[in-house]
Amino acid sequence: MRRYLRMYLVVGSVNCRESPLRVVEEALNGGATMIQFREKGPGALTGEAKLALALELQAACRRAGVPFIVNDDVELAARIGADGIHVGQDDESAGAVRARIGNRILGVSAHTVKEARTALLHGADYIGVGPIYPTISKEDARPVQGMRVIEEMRSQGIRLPIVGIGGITAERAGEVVRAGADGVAVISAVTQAENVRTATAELLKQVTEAAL
Ligand code: FQP
Ligand code: MG
Repeated sequence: MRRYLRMYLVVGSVNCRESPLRVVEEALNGGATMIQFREKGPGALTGEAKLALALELQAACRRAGVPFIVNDDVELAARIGADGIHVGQDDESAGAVRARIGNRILGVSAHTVKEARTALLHGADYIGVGPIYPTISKEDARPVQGMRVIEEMRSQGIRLPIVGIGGITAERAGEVVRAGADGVAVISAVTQAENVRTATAELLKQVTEAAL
């Protein structure tokens, strides 16, 4: 699990300046280790169009041998046979999702040590912790936590794989890993980059070097 979290791209059509398929393919070329389909926000696709895009991105991930995770939408994940699902504290309960998806990957958002412990009990494979820095990609984001929560989780004995999320750039990726994360999840640092492939590769490099 941990190596899939190194450079985890979270992406939906709303985040992309060019076609989401191109963005995902270029990120995979740059070494993205896992992809989350998060089709959310103003103008997000729904219904058949959302399904069609999910299938397109899933196929690209399959070609690259990289796990494809669906955010929030358990129905969609089940329908397409996604490799996993990510749920937050306001989504379908992690325990219920685990019961539905068998041994597929279950990611859960956690903001406190208590939420991390509960996620573990519910069978989470990893937790997403953030926002580490201010984010432009999520309107209902919680207050910025910085890296303190990750450090606290580790010092309190949380050994679950952790991915940091929220406003992370290549310059900031190393310190997130040194705080105890296994990797970084990003949206805009990759989707809004001038060059998606090299931006992804640079993030991966910073994480890998910090993990040594
Ligand atoms: N961490 C991660 C990742 N992915 C996410 N989507 C979230 C956290 C946030 O439900 P949630 O999950 O709080 O909000 P939303 O559904 O709007 O994304 F695993 F990638 F680190
Ligand atoms: Mg959610």
